[in-house]
Amino acid sequence: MGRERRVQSAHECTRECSSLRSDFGTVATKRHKSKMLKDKNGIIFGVANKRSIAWATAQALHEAGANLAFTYQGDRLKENVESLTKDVMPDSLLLSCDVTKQDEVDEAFRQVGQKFGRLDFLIHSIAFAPREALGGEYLDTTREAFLTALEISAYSLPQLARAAAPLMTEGGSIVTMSYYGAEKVVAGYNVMGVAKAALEASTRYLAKDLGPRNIRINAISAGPIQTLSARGVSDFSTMLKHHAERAPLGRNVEAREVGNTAVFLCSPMSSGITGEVIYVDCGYSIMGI
Ligand code: 0WD
Repeated sequence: MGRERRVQSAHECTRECSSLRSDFGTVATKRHKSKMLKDKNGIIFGVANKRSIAWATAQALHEAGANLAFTYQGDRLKENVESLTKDVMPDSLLLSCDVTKQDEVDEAFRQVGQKFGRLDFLIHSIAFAPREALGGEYLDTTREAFLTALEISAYSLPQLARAAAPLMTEGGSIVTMSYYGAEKVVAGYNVMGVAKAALEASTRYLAKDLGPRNIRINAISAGPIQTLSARGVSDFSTMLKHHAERAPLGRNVEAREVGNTAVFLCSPMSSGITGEVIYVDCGYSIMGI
């Protein structure tokens, strides 16, 4: 009870900006009233379907007033991105971009430069590892699986940052998505954990290189979320259950909450933050035994 009363007063005083946790129990996705990213231009990598973390992030960025471009990996996902954006973000630039094809990356940024002139932020929400490498023993990881996972899930960050930086003429913000498996062993996550460790280290080294250009780069380490990619991780449902039981907030994180943290990291509100890994996992990562 007492807690509820305190929540109500907090809610009243911030009516303008949506607090997602109306009763700290359920997520209420009230529209962002504050357009803190008005006239800001951004590109989003990693929308596969409506469950994608990148899509929840795009919705939050759009509500904060940003102009968005989307990339999709091949025709397989083109329809998904088209159907997701056609009503709510009809003017969005949609670009085919498989990060393993450098010419597609170059063409995507050429078109973004043409459309926007200036880029203010980039969302890197892509990862891939062959399904057979996401289970069993990491010891058995093949050279091919290792190289594929590191190329798509880690190398693509400096690759895209290098392409974006020249367009970030007024500084900018780059946000990538990581997971706790980068820091601690998560059974079955295997080579993706190693790729995420490389991604987080890349975030720090890139922060040093990009800082003088006033370009910030940070990683969001999200708790487990049921998405297309997550299906590839063996025993994912156990991971979800374990997280919800042990996390201080007693639940799993929502993709929209990751999206809101990305809005913060793309906005001037986070102007002093770069090279960081920010956990959005309902507190799971602070727990010991
Ligand atoms: O529990 C989760 N879902 C978590 C995901 C917890 C913590 C972090 N993450 C990370 C993922 O590792 C990834 O970096 O968030 C990011 C987004 O993952 P997601 O939203 O879970 O997954 P999904 O919706 O599947 O988006 C990943 C997309 C791919 O979808 P596919 O069809 O492969 O499942 O990454 C894209 C692709 O659209 N992608 C590529 N894009 C360009 N070029 C490529 C590529 N070569 N490969 C994959």
